[in-house]
Amino acid sequence: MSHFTTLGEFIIDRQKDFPGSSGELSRILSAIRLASKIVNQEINKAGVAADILGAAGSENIQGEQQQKLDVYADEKFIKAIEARGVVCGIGSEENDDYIAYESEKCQNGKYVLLMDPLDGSSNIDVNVSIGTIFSVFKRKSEIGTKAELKDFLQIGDEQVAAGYVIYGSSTMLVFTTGNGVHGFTYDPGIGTFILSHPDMKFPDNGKIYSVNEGNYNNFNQGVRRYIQYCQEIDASTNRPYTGRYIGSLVADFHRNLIKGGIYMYPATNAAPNGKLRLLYECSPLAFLAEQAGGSASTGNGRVMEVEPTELHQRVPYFIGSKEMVEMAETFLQTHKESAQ
Ligand code: P6P
Repeated sequence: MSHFTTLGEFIIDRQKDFPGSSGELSRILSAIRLASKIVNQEINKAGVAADILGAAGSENIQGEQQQKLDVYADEKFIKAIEARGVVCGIGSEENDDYIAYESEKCQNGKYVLLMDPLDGSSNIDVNVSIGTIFSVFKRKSEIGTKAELKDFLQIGDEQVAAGYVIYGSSTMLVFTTGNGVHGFTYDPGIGTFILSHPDMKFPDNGKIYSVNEGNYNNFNQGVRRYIQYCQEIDASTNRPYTGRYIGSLVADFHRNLIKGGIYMYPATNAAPNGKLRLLYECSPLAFLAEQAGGSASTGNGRVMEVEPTELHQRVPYFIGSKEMVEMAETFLQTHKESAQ
């Protein structure tokens, strides 16, 4: 058997890449690895025996129907991260407020974590790929105290790590600590993640655009013109592009990262800031995108420069191949000026 690199070996080999960490960041990643294996197992048996399908009968702060697996995944990640004692608090899509761990061990932690424990969970019952998204910051509050809101409200450029787990035809963990983007595929036979996609790069351009075109009439003129641009016939620029929209951000992002493409969740009349959440969806994937040579924009600038004001705030979102995001921004700016 040819030698392969496990996630654990990779973390040890790359320990020097983790800024100012004496092993804590590695322990956060290994906690995410453990929790993702537990969640993966439950997702894969989310069928007859598990009684884990369907709605949990509760809503999250977004007013979204929580699925049983949403709540299950949230609990597993919170417990796995707490057990490592290097994170003092967690902000999660599934919890109205952030969680400040009570134990002394955790309050001595140098980091905070933000996560969407199971993004796209409305797809669980129809067997479509879903994902976990996470973001890690160094805390701003004093070590040895409880986590504070300011620990979580940090701009994307301050992230020390970010990544996602995609529970698809295979389960993958893709992350960055600011030194490139690396993908690991889970091998259930040996129960470990194997380095399968070292140094992932966004193709500079692509032929795939991902957007919910059901919202077309609610988009502003600039977004509508860009979608028309994607659909025009022009062989010299590989158009028309292909429309691919799974309804699961991690799945659309992952496919576009490998093949090239742009994912958009623009503002609509009903949702003037779009739908996606800055801190635990847009910002971590923006970190990955830029580390992979791609771009992530709100339409008015880099996602990684948005100053957060609240835990669950939303931003309009354009992310993917650099040249495609730039073209979308051009249409948005041109039509914004003409609308003024
Ligand atoms: P819509 C899932 O709820 C999610 O947050 C993303 O994973 C997905 O891309 C988007 O929302 C789908 O939203 O409004 O197109 O159904």
